[in-house]
Amino acid sequence: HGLTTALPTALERGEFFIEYQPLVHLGDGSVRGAEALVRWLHPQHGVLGPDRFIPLAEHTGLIVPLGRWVLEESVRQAREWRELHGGAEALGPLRINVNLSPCQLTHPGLVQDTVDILERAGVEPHALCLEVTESALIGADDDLLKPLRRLAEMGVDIALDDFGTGYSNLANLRRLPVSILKLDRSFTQSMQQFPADPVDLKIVEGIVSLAHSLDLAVTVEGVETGAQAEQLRTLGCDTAQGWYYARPGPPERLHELALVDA
Ligand code: G
Ligand code: G
Ligand code: MN
Ligand code: NA
Repeated sequence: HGLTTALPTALERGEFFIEYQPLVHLGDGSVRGAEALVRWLHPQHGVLGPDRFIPLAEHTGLIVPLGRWVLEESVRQAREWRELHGGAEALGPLRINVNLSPCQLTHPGLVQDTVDILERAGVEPHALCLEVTESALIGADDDLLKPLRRLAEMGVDIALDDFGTGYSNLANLRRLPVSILKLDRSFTQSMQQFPADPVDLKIVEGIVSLAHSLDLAVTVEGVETGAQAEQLRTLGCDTAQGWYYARPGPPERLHELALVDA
């Protein structure tokens, strides 16, 4: 239908834009970076979220140029934040998290494109985190992991997104070049009730302890209340993201939030 025919040219028409959702350090509440979330401003349908067009983009192959555009635009934005943020060097640069679809992982240009984009913008690899879903890496062989390993060796962080939803193979974690686990929203939601389900608390506690013993940091998604944030902080999670801090928004918004707590 309409979306299918409009999608291939939407990129050249400049109809995509990015919103940023802050990533907050649970220990001190400071904004450390943001996740880039792409949207499509469709001329007839208005703003469409990624669930409306990412599957289509994956199916048609547009995800490769679209993903490259998202990466380029977010890295450029990270550079701009750093320039605006000059006075707050003690916190380090605001980091940028970008989602990678499985099709991008198998595309041969991934490593070189990423290197070029970082170099052109003058952004160091440590300021970039690529998010890959756990399901994309299920049963991944060495060929699939090779580009991720190269990127990790360069200093790019790799995060395992939506962790705990699929067939989490904890033993498998060791061989993946990831440095961050993003704990799925469903865990955070189970902290909503008071008292929280003691079994869920134990599960999160166990995941955090395993992650830390493997030198992985833990980011939690979907934090909607201060009570959840406090609970997750107590359980040892490192970083949080969610409506309690901010909804995804324009880049100026992120910059304001980061300056407020600097
Ligand atoms: O908050 P939002 O509804 O935008 O996010 C929905 C999902 O879309 C997220 O889980 C995220 O992983 C995915 N997503 C958002 N932006 C991108 C992107 O640039 N590339 C890919 N592959 N997925 C994205
Ligand atoms: O990459 P990922 O699939 O995790 O993308 C994050 C998705 O979760 C986006 O759709 C974003 O809008 C949504 N989201 C972000 N924060 C919250 C939150 O606090 N609560 C809920 N319910 N959804 C959130
Ligand atoms: Mn994500
Ligand atoms: Na997620």
